[in-house]
Amino acid sequence: MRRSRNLGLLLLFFAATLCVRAETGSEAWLRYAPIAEPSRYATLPSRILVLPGSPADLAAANELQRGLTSMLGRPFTIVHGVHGTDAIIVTNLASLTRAGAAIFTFTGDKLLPEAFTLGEKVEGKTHRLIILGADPRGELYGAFHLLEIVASGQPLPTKPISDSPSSPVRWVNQWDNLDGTIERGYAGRSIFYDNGHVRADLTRVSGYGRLLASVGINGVTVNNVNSDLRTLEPEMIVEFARIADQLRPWGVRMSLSVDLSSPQVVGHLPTFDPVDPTVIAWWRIKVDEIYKAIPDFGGFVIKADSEGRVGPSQYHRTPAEAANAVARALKPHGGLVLYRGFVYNNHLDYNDLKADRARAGYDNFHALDGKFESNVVIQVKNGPIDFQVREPASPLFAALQHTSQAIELQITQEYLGQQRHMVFLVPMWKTTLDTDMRADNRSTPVKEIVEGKSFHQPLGGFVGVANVGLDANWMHHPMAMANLYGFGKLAWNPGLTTDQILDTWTRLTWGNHPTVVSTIDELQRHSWHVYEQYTGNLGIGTLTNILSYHFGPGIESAERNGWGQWFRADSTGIGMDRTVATGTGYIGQYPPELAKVYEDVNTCPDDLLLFMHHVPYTHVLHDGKTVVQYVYDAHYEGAATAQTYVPRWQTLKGLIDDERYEQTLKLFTYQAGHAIVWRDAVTRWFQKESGIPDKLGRVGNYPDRIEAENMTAEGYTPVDVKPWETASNSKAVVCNQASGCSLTTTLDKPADNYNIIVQYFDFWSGKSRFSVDLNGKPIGNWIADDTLPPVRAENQPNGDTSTRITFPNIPLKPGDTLTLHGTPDNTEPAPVDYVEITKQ
Ligand code: GCW
Repeated sequence: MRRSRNLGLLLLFFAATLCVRAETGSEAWLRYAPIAEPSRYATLPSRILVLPGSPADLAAANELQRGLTSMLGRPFTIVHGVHGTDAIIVTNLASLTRAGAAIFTFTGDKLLPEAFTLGEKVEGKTHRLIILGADPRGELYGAFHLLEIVASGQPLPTKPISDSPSSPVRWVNQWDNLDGTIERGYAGRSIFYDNGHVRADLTRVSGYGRLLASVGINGVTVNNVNSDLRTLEPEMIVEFARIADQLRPWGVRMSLSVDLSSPQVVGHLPTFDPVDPTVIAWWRIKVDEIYKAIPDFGGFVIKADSEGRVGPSQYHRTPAEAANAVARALKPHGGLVLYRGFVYNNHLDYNDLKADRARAGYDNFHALDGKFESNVVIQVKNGPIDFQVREPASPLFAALQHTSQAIELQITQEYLGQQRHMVFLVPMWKTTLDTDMRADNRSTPVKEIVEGKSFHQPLGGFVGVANVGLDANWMHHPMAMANLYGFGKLAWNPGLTTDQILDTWTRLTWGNHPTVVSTIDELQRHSWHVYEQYTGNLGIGTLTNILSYHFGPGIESAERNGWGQWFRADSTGIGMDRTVATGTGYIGQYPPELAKVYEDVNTCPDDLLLFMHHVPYTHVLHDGKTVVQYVYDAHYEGAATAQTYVPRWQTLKGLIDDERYEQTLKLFTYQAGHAIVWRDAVTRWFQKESGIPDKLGRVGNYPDRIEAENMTAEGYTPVDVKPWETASNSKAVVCNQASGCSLTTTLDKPADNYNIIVQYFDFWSGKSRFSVDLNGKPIGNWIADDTLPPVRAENQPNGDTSTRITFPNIPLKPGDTLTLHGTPDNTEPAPVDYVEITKQ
């Protein structure tokens, strides 16, 4: 008996040490994986000393215990009180003062709000590592900083280091609806709500608070800016208070998006006119009610007069009058109003050559500069349109010099591949943050404006639209978490470089193995540029279907409607003329020095050319290429780079855990296929529109393809695909007989090994079955069961649903017969675009 039990224990021990632990990604960058050389941190005392103080003391101490024990493989214990032994002491100025005893001499009284200082103190034989926060938040940030040092293998600081955040507002917004869906959320349902209520189990919310605190984020707006009209009902406030309770220990304040009509809808007043005394009183009473339930409530985000939301314009009042009415109610409690600058008319007249959506932010707000209460922050999207793959910085940043501003960045990849494509956004955000607006002819980069430095504003900062969901790994694509991490790091310090942020994220998320680190860094680093190459070049915008899910290509959807995302293409040229001289005058909204650069087609940077100018397709860029040839080349280059993601990723097999390896592999495989859908759609569209062929003859010429409609069909019938550019030859075949259909072709490739690729369409509405035979022998079969969120209601063959499968390394010879069988399911008719036979 005894022997077998020992053997069992021994086996268990081996299993535990040999296995790479299974990972779901739920720990994100806080995995605390055992590190290779724990002896490097041998001087770290094993006791964590907590002085009697705030709940944050304990949260910080617990986190240190959890992280250090796991990473260093030795026990760390928490001790309370004032001891004279070796210890890591984690505390804040208030707790220190309360504890009274001068247990160490370490001046922290000059610390800025939310700052921390961290350093070693050796006195005689006593060795201490001290983490001192200016306040409970600073203390938490200091603890997470120490953990990051150890996890990423950096040496412990030899001298005390201090750090403080760039700006006070470092918030994320969640566009969660009370029914549990998330607008533009791509990682499952809401962690906050289900079925009209706050969830019973809020474990994920506390986990989210921890992740946010670890990168210095101090606020979450927990409901959609398209706010539910029930939000301010008394019973909802009680429910929201439960969310705030989960976030509080992490120093994260909860805030709410509210609809300006609430006084009328919730309060049953006859009006919501912001200057009406009954409305003003209603806001005051409502805000008092909220602070009773949520004493550290952060404030309100307001979307008004925008995309169907009501606003002050209904009463001929200004955004300032509306924001101030609400802000005055919040002020005594220390709450803020983040009033969104995203106010525009979505019924513009396409035929009016002076109409321009990009002008709207400036036109609506610049005259109000200085008219806002001191606790109002204008929340301005990075660009003047809407989170496109490339936009200039919004001119509003330079126009508001007496008003606090926050930059709104979109972490969720609405127009940028929806967490099915890898797109690392930090380089894009830095491009905007580093743009020098040259206000008053001096250096005023956007980052310093939103930090409140350029124009000496008291508030300001960073808001990221995060939209994490219930997916175990929060954002669906393991690589997308670098964007949430990077947002927090940039909000803390916008001066950090892309490489600093990326490299640390990679190490924390995937480990310190040199091959792993260099491969993942390299994959992520250029991924924005690659995505831009195969979606929308030269500042034209993401050429997605803007009337649908903003996912796949749908080029002309942007034109000839009221939304104003136009690029005004015709047979001779393309681009929005936004010049002062001949166009919409938008460029004149920038300070003169910058306006001058953009106004002249010769000095305007190429990557913003079509945003600022209308030019012929033959216009020559700075690199000597014509616009149209550049578009062709960029799409081919970008799509080709996307094909390399899979083989580069495959070099990491065995070096990281299988779960995340397989998950990422699947996404990269998908991206490779979808990049080709994008490439073909955009290049064919440009060729047709301009009438100018690709110099290299690639566009519209696919010698390795066999169009489904040209194969011998049994049961399959051809259909026209809309928009035409989203299927090869603009056609697909569909099967409308329940028993299934088939397509057959005779191959004429020289004898060799090939990839057999099937490009088909996968809808949400069904799980069609497919199989491929060669000379009657099966090669493979699959089920079209992808449930990509973008195509939920889009049960059509198009650029959203087009996808592919590849069977590699198949020996072929001339005269082989290839047959594809498809069996429809529900309303999905097993649609096929083409088969492609490529060389290994
Ligand atoms: O980009 C658009 C999105 C909307 C969003 C809106 C906004 C929440 O497509 O889904 O609404 O921007 O930012 O208000």
